[in-house]
Amino acid sequence: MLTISDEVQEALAHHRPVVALESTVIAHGLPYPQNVEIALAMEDAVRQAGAIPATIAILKGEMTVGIGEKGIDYLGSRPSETIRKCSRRDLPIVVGLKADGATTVAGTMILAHMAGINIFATGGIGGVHRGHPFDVSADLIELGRTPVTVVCAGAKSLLDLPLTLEVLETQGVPIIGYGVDSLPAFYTRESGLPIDIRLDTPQQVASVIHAAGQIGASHGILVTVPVPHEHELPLEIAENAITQANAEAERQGIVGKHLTPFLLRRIGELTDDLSRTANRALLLNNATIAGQIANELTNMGNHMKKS
Ligand code: PSU
Ligand code: MN
Repeated sequence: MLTISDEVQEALAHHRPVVALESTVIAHGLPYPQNVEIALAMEDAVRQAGAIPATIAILKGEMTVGIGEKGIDYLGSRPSETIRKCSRRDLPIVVGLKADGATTVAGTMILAHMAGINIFATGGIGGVHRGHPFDVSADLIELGRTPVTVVCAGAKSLLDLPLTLEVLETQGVPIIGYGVDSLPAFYTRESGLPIDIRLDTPQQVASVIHAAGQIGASHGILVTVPVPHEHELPLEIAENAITQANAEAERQGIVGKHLTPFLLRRIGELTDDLSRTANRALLLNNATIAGQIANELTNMGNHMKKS
């Protein structure tokens, strides 16, 4: 049922490193044309790190792994209302109706796993919304049930980060801080909230992922990477924008799957260039680090096979 690009198929067949990339961030997370530019730059960053990028989406009902430049341009430039934001529950709807869908972290994990890709890079994952403890992103549940490693910059502090960590703990998801001692909060490098372990090299992270495979773990792993120093947003600017955006959403009655895209758009507008450059920097950084980890992982796998 999957359409896998020739390049990705070839890489997987030869056990070369492949990194999956999501598409909700393209269709619903960033404005055109920056979304297309950043998505292509992420693919480039994965290549520079020695791995093959596989951006994932559903195009006219076809679940596609490796949508390429054409697919990225298509998803990025069309009005976002015409592209369904696809989490787990949306997949049968877009496939059955032959519609277009951009995959969230959860949706991308499912399709990456189906294709045999075990690592994926993005910006921020979904979480538990502030003031709405029952609005729990399906991303957290997916991390508990699909064995894919997600490399991200943590989650935006527009979410309730302490509750988000509680759900991840319940779901059995290890949280690695990459070169950091507390959970990164997207625009800010540290939230002060606890992680499970700090690791400083791609080799160390690969060892943990490799061990999860050996153990037969059925859950995912979260690798949280802080935004590069020079692009960190001052805490006050980020917090003010988040508070205002949350209040506007509350007033306008925005709920469910529309809440995250609304908040992302408003925070982008309120913080202007600062958040945009931070967003771009952390997305590219995460793509690079995921590529490095993927490389280490295939070295381990290939080494094991030889011995
Ligand atoms: N957070 C971000 N940027 C994003 C998203 C979240 O900082 O683009 C997107 C991701 O695709 C994530 C989804 O999987 O939003 C979560 O949406 P929800 O809260 O409806 O599960
Ligand atoms: Mn949500």
